[in-house]
Amino acid sequence: MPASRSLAATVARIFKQTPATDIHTHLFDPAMGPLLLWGIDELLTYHYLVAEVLRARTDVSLKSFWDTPKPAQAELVWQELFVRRTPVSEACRGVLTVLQTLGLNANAENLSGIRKYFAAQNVRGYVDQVFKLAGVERVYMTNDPLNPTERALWEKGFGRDPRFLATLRLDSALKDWPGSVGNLIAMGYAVDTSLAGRTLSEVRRYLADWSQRIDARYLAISLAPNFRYPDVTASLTNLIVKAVIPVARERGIPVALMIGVRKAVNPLLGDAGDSVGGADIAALENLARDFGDVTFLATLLAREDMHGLCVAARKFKNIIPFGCWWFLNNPFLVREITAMRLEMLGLSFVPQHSDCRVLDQLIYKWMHSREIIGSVLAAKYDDLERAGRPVSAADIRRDLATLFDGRLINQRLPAVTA
Ligand code: HDL
Ligand code: ZN
Repeated sequence: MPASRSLAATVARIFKQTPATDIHTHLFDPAMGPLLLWGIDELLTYHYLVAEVLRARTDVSLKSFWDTPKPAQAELVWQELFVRRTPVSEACRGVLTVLQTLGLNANAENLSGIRKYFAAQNVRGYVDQVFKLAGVERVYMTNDPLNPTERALWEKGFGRDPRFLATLRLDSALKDWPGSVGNLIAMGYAVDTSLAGRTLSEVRRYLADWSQRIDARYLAISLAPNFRYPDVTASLTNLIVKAVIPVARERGIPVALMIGVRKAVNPLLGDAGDSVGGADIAALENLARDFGDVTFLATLLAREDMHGLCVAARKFKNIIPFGCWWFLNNPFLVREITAMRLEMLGLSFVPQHSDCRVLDQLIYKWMHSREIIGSVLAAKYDDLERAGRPVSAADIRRDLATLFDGRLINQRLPAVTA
């Protein structure tokens, strides 16, 4: 049932004034140079739009698309998805929201005027402007020391922007074990393909060294649908249990598990080539039970797993569902998932993260999310008012801060007595 207009308006007003902490992005500190993507060419070549333009122009081969310089790729996307067709997809609408919010022409025949605007921006000032327009206070990066470009920046050192917090992403180091053994050895960690000997302690040293160096606020890994725990046969499960969790516990930081991605089902699409699969909710529950003093931030990729994740979080207070991840970050699913979580978990979850790869996307991902999440919350408040419990502006301010200031990343858990 939609909320009364005044309640909905009050929630929207207060939400607009509530700064958000964005707990998962692929953005980088502006001091990290070209790693931070921004501007119209990056916006239009976002991998979501690459997938969509190749569906619109089935005659364009993947090779010819990838061989095209990025500005020409962007122009093709603009012409095919925004001029010759109506840009109804969420990824298209997002670009329009960004342009409109920046005061640019979202109905332009070509990109020349828009390009002039971005050419006149400098990254530092633009970061301030985007954070302000998006109502975002800080973002968590996705950091990978096994990326040579990124590692060189950390080893050289740079002045940190406090709005860009680091997380240590473990996919390249652990997910395809023993595929990364050579890279870890090259970084000075005496690992070998089997997990016997010093390997596990050396992986722990890698995790501890780099968590310290970047001040990682959590350890994160994406997992395929076949992830199981317990599973003594799987190297990855053993690495998570015997290396990742001990280091997270030692450092008092959460472990973020992002489950249900099937990598490179269409490898020719690059970043756009991954697909979705289910998750074994029991694996998450078993981890939360066996490691009750560790916070597991959990986001799953399949719509049909959202309810099971809410049930698991009701069983274990150290499971914190977060965000409407990737293929779930569409209005009708954000609405459904947020209502489900409010009804089953109250305020003990993190409703959204942006997953931004391009700085400017913060504007649309948070504007669209505030619109939907705010309306779901207002409807819940309306239910309460009709049940005799008035909801004040102070209540709304408190609730939105609880949901969006990132406090659940640092929730305190009792030490587990042996
Ligand atoms: O693994 C992840 O963190 C995912 O978010 C991928 O980066 C994915 O390609 C993505 O950008 N989703 O929005
Ligand atoms: Zn991501």
